[in-house]
Amino acid sequence: MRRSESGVAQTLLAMGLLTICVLGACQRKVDGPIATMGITAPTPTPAAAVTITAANFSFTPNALTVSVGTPVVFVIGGGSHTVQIESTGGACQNVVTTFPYTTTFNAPGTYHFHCTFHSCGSGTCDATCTGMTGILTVQ
Ligand SMILES: [Cu+2]
Repeated sequence: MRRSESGVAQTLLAMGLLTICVLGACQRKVDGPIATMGITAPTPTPAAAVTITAANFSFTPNALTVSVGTPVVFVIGGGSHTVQIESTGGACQNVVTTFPYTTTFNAPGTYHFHCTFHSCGSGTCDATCTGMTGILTVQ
């Protein structure tokens, strides 16, 4: 009696496994890129660049929000200026003296920037700077 029940259980288990294998074999496996099936992946739309103009002892705009990866272009509208940007973690990036200067921000956060001629000197990139400064929020 015990042996018979055990045999039935083993048979049911085997049938169950067989069913799973058969169903699994029915699933069509797709090899290769999706494009080979006539579907073309959409091309990501690059974010439009934003421009910050340095002139008249100020940046315009001096407070703005952009998405991660958006090109930010610093240009000189008049006078002689520099740009120094706070990098992630609060360290100062190199002073930029050649314009137009294009950069992108790949990490969300708040970035301060200033002109080393008309604000804090080189190496101070935080909210304590006054004068020709700006704040860029990246999200
Ligand atoms: Cu300046």
